[in-house]
Amino acid sequence: MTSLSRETLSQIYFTMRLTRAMEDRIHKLFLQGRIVGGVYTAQGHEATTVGAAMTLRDGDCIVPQHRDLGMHLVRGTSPRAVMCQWLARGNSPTLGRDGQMHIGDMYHGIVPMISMLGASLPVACGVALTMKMRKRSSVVLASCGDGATNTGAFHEALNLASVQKLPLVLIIENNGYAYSTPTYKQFALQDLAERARAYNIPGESVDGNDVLAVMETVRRAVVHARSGNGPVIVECKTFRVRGHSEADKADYVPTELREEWLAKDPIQRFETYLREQGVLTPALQAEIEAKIKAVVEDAVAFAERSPAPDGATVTDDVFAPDGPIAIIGEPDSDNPRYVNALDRRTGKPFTTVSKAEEAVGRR
Ligand SMILES: Cc1ncc(C[n+]2csc(CCOP(=O)(O)OP(=O)(O)O)c2C)c(N)n1
Repeated sequence: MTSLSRETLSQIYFTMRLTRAMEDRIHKLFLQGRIVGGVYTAQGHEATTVGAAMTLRDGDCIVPQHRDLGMHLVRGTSPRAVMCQWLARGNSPTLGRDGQMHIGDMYHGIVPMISMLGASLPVACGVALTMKMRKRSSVVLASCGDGATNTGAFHEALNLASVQKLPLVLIIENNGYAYSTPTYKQFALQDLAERARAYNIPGESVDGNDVLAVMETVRRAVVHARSGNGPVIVECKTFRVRGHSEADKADYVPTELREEWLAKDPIQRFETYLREQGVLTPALQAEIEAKIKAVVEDAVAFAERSPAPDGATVTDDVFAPDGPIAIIGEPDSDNPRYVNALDRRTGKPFTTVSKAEEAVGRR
């Protein structure tokens, strides 16, 4: 029996269902040709993503990845922003430059993901170090897949986080595959939580399809990190029901394995529990379903009436603006150094590297 209130339980259920409903709608929009490019969904991950993020409080940060719509919704990314992003509208978080979950919102403490696997984790360490240096009691919750744990950046980040005792909780979403590569071909470990031992930090594995178990485990990890004891790994064992992307039929997944996981669907399991506890009555379920439908349709309608990106702005935010950011060395220096660009802002009137280099005969 959980100590969570009926309101919190309904909120968790609503957000898990909203996550799935939005992804179902995104899938449909893709099949209708209204979304171009790749579509990556996370049906089956909802207990992990929603449960982990539900343990945070104001001032905490998340560093989510491509299957973390649930974390976004918990932490404040609006369904409208998500749909504008997928439909690549000019008012999307990336102003129409990207049509996937590479979005963030620093106001809500959501750091946008970096597409290269593992590369977001050193950034998560940077955010956590900032929290520590500013003596905030905030925690950074980052995530990655099983495949990403094989990158150098993953190990460098964990090493740094451990040595510096950073307030970082890393959720490993182990869904059994990195694209088509099963875990037994990726690493010689039973549990990815064991990766923690190499860095002398706690690591725990949990059933990632049981939202209350995820919350309980991540909550302990968050308390540990918030108390100044350093990082923790939580491995959530789950399953990606659809392919890696819409282009992938996932026929490399054995039928028995798929069936085994489908029987453990996180939403159905939680629904059964809530009914048994008398929390989810037929009236509440109908109310939640109507609300989800309204939220999703509002988001799609909003995105569809939003403008396409303005072609004239295509290079905006791509190149650094010209300006006094690249002052290097003295005008007669034979030895211009980039470090001077940081230190000598009041130096000489060079406004670009090329002018400075020209002046010292380096071009
Ligand atoms: C360094 C790097 N290698 C390969 C890719 C291409 N790629 C994107 S997602 C993905 C699979 C990732 O698997 P995993 O980390 O287990 O996460 P999952 O997609 O299963 O959630 C691959 C190979 C990439 N983005 N970055």
